[in-house]
Amino acid sequence: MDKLKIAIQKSGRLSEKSLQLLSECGIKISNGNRKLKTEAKNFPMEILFLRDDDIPQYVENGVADIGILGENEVWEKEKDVDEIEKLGFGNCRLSLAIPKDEVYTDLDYFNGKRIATSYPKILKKYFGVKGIDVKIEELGGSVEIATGIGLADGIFDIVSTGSTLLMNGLKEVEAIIKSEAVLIANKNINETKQQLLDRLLFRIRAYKRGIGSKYIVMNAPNKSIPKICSILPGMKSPSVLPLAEEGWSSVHSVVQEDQFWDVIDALKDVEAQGILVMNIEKMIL
Ligand code: PRT
Ligand code: ZN
Repeated sequence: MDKLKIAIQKSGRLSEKSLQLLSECGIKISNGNRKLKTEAKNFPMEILFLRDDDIPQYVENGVADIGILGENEVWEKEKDVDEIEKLGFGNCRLSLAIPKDEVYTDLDYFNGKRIATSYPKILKKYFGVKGIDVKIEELGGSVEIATGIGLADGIFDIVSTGSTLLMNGLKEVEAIIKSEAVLIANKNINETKQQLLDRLLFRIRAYKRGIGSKYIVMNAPNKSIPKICSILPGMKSPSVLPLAEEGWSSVHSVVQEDQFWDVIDALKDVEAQGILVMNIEKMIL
């Protein structure tokens, strides 16, 4: 039977999270010592452990059917693959940075300047569109030291907390694009593999929805229920159950993580009490 071949990063920032995602999707993998490849025990899946730089190429040529990697690598490699689903981890941005004592005005600052980066294609395209002429110094790594050693006037690199820039006497002057881990797929996978991919995607989406939502339960006097219902959207509408105490109910609902505190503030104003908040493991619509 066909197996879905997935490429994930062998060792790096996305490795553990990629394995965790598969585990949250109920896929069990035995891989004590991280060989080149392994098989899932309970899903028709083969897992290939690769350098993230190589994943777009392997997915394009069908050695792997799907892969997990940073969008930044997908854009830079410009391979012919489908971006299927953003995964919500590995978040970072690609930014331009210059020595902290330089005076920065606007993007024209970079006209005629040398910029070191591991992402020359993304950078070239960006400045091409802006009509600004820069000299790109391509580096495999340690981009943040390029200005200090006189190789470049500025850098274009991945930033997460900004502490690497700070430590190297640099300041971020333009955040160009945001990136996160993404699932990519070969453009010509067969029907059986497409079905397996659909099953995997169904599970990934249930997990993502779960971590993006909270389950809340509260008690409230019956007269407050209409107001509470208007605050709580829920999946359909909130569940309202009578309490043993006359005139009171228990209200259950699901709230998006990013609206959570606003909703809680609004609920307190309409006499909701004993509000309980719980994590949701999976959410199937
Ligand atoms: O060996 P392999 O080629 O597989 O790994 P790699 O060394 O190329 O990649 P790795 O493991 O460093 O990163 C994998 C992916 O994680 C990247 O392609 C991004 O999509 C994502 N990611 C998220 C990051 C960061 N955050 C990040 N902070 N990748 C790199 N960094 C580095 C950045 O290059 C800089 O040196 O961390 C430093 C900046 O971090 P802050 O927090 O100091 O700003
Ligand atoms: Zn890499």
